[in-house]
Amino acid sequence: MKGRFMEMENYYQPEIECADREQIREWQNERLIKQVRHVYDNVPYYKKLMEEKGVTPEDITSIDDLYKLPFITKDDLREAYPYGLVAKPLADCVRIQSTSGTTGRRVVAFYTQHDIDLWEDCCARAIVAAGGTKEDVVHVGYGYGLFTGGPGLNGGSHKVGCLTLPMSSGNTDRQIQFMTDLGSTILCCTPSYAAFLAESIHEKGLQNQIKLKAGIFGAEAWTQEMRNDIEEKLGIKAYDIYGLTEISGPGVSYECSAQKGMHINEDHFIAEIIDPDTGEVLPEGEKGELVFTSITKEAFPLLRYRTRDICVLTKEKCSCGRTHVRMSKPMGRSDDMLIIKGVNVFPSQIETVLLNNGYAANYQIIVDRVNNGDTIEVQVEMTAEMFSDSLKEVATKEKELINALKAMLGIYAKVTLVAPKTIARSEGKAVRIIDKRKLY
Ligand code: DLL
Repeated sequence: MKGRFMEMENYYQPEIECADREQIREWQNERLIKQVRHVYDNVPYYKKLMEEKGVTPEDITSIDDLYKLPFITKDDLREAYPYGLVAKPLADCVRIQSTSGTTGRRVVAFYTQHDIDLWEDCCARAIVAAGGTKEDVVHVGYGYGLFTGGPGLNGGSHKVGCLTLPMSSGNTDRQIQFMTDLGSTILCCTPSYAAFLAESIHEKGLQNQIKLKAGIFGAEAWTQEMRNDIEEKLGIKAYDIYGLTEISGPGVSYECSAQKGMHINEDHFIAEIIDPDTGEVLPEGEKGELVFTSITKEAFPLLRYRTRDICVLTKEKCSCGRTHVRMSKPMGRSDDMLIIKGVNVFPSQIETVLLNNGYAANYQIIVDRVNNGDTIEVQVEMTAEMFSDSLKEVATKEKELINALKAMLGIYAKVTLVAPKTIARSEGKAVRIIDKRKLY
């Protein structure tokens, strides 16, 4: 631990983050064996799942045996709601957080003080990787409360020693006033809210009065095109951060200065990629569903949790020196993927087309079923510069977008251009898809 305290000045932990792969494997082996025993002995739900698969803790002797363990899914978490997966006495737990799900039972996650400490450590690493030091003013515009975004980044910011502004989301005028008055240097919020803040700052002509240098944006899918747009509008470097409540919250992985994928904190989480249909483990570099095993969590440890996020892992050396495996930007959740007339469509593909054609990320996708056939409509806001009263001009622009979307998706999507400021802005996770087929 000596190294860690020597480096505490900015909370960078090279002896962990840049450890050699053999060392990482050793940590994972040791922690996995301990964790499997912990859940087997303390969570009857897990014991039953393992018995059903004919696995005992003795069968797990290294990470090579991980595949023997059963998966756990969101359905299990709902079934075991609220206390069925807690592995510590409630007297030892100090916090509950919850997912933002709006349908079905919510998923609740539990934390001991030690769990909170490690989670905040992960968020501190993300802030440092984005260039944060104790000289920074960290503006936390993620929601506080049950959502993990606000509390996670808040705790990480404290650990780095930054001056922390717990703004939460919403009240955009106040956000901008504090940002300018207090000189926020690092903005943490969802990318869609960052885009909204950037738009509002420009409208007020305040771009020269903000001191932001970096943003740490996550909690929802966003494209490279959206990153370019936010970086340009705010004059910052925009870093991605990933996480999920079930596994702790933000900071499961984060981008470094190379901005080439997010380093997964492998001293706490083992990542696998599986074929979402067969459950088979895929080799490094192949695209599939991300699965996590939390090896240091005490209160709510999950083994082989299926995230539904689709991405690719790489262990290739990163120019930043960190050795932890990197995950690509999730290409959307497997349950976000739309199947239109039998064709797989990811909202991120649509966003890429819109931004490449000069539009901002203010859009909505409406899917319906008419005469037994799927239909898709993309409503897109025109920017103030392209706004026109001429129906002919609008029709030409719509046609251009229809062609560009057809080239990307391979199917026809109706395009409706709407006036600037008519699509509701998001202060948290943006809701871009309205799938009316689910209502029938
Ligand atoms: O969104 C935790 C978080 C807060 C992450 C703040 C980053 C920043 P949940 O509400 O449980 O937790 O949602 C988790 O959001 O399975 C992904 O589908 C999606 N997600 C999270 N980060 C990213 C990202 C928080 N960087 C779900 N890119 C995950 C794409 C993301 N999707």
